[in-house]
Amino acid sequence: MGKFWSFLFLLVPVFGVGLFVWAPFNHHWLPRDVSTHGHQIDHLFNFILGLTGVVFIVTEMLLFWFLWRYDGKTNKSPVKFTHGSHNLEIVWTILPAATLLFIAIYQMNAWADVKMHKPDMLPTVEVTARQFEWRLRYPGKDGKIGTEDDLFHVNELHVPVDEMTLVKLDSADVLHDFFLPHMRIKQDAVPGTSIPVWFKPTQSGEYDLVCAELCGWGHYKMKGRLFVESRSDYERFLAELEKTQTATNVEKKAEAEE
Ligand SMILES: [Cu+2]
Repeated sequence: MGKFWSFLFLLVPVFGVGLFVWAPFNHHWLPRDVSTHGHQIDHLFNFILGLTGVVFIVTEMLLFWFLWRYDGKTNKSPVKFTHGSHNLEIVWTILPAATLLFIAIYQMNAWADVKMHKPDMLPTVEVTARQFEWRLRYPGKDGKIGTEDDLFHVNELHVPVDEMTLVKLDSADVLHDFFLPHMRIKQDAVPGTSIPVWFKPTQSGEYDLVCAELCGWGHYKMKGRLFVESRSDYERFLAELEKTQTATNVEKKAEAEE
């Protein structure tokens, strides 16, 4: 029976590793990367996956070997108690610590590019997360957010392709998480503070914008769309937004005067 269990447990690493090898070839893997910095994130992801993968395979093989070798049926003599090994403990404490330190240093450039080297520009759009939608505010003709001519929109974030987008990220209520999987962007939105987020999309298209923080009962429906479009389409979108907004303002004014 012991041999049976050994083989059964061996299936875990075999299928586990098999799945990880099969998935990328069949596109069941990371979403397409369409940002300039995405490859750095993907590289880090794959690097850490490879590293932990090796450790996983080694420990699973050891587990299998112990199950196989020390099967109760074939080892009749009672096991001897061992007090453990100080040397081994020192090795398996220092090794992971050194590995973590190495990863911390290795990823510094990626972190700096994505989170520290903020582009020198005015925000393209202000994104305010609230239960359960994304409130968007674009600057009007003056290029500044927070003035009379600001343009408002909900859930459909439009940005120009091949241009740096700087988002001013806020939250109106609880913790949310601004997640653009295709841009490899994930940033918490924290109430009471504005956080800059930047990315440069390289391909036009329609992509996901979702909340990656469990923010309440309606978290599941807090999804928007990201439209990456040419400069002219982007300007057309803003012009259209301005037109409808002015029309509603005029209507409201007329109603108020009546
Ligand atoms: Cu949320």
